[in-house]
Amino acid sequence: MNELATRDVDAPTLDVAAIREEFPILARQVHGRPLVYLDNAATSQTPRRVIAAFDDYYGRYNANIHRGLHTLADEATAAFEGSRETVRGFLNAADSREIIFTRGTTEAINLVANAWGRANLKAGDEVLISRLEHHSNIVPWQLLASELGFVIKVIPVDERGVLDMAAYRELFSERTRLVAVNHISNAFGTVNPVKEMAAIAHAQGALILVDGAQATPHQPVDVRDIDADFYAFSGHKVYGPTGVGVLYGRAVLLQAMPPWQGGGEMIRTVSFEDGSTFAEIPHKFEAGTPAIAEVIALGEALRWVSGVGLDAIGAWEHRLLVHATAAVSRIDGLRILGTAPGKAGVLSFVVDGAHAQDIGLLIDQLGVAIRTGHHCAQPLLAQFGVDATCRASFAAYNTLDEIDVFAEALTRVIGMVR
Ligand code: C6P
Repeated sequence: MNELATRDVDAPTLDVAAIREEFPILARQVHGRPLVYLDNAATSQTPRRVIAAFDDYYGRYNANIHRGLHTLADEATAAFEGSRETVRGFLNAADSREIIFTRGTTEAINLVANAWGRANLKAGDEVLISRLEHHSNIVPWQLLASELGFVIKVIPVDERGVLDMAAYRELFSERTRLVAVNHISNAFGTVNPVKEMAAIAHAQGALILVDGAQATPHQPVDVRDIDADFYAFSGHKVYGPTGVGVLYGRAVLLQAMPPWQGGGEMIRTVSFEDGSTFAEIPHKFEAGTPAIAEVIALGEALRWVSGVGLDAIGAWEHRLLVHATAAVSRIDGLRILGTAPGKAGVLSFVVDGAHAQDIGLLIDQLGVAIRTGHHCAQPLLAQFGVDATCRASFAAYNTLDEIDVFAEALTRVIGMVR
């Protein structure tokens, strides 16, 4: 608690009531009670102007991009490429050609594994990943390692869910080629020192891929300040739509990488006699018709979140976390997993004598949405001797009153299952 309370909360405050007005879904009832949505790390809700972007696109200028010469195609292309520029600004990337649209974080990481990894990793090389990783930053590397024979080494975490930085330094060898680590852990909320990790990786001649799925909704991200080589995130966790995400890659790296998926859009020429040549970045990595409306709506979401201010959002979520931590700590037999200093708005816990799944199902009956399960972080949970936790995760529109409703509902539900 004390460590939690030390985080800077001087950032400007949010007008949460006004923010809530922008999210139509927050007005709905679940099982006859007002929805209390605390599953934001799984997916965040969507403000009206992001929903409106779909209506506008399909109602006014639905057309395929980059190929047509007609007005609708021009408008759609301009909006799509406008989103790329918005993402560039959002991440403070140097060049919009460094922004590749994917289906999400998972596809972005698979792109790096399959395009960069296949071209640059070989038997005996080493890739460092952390025990805090989501499966989407583990399994692509395992799949590739089983084919290419490189070695995956795991950065350990301590009992708070904090990466062991001394062990991290020790893991490097002259065969280390890549560090793949999340910026914020989805299961525990740990904020990893990715800037420091990047500096260490670079000093050792390795690259760093940062999974930013849980960071982009909660704090400003500057890929140049971090000095990330690759940075991935998903639209649906940052008030945007599903089906779209981003891979940022340093231009020189992307230019040197072979394409991953082949098809339309990513080629320059195709010939049966001479084979194919490929488009410049970013198009080389965007085969086929992309999720046009989703990309445009993502741009709208990022403009929305930047307008509200990520410093203010992070500070507000911290208040919610402190309040929630105090409230649930009063519950007998409840153990919080993930107690890293300065952690983000994620509260993971287990309760003696009550299975997480039962808690999740029953608390839903009281209108409260939390996530229960392994959170796609099985290696992390295994270290803590559990196969599931309950997880409440916060967003800009959550209120202190909602936290109180959650804590009361939780107390009631635990009384029922014990
Ligand atoms: N975490 C959660 O409830 P996709 O599915 O590609 O949009 O994001 C995958 C992903 C990658 N990295 C991190 C750190 C994540 O948190 C997630 C998604 C959700 O925690 C679903 S398991």
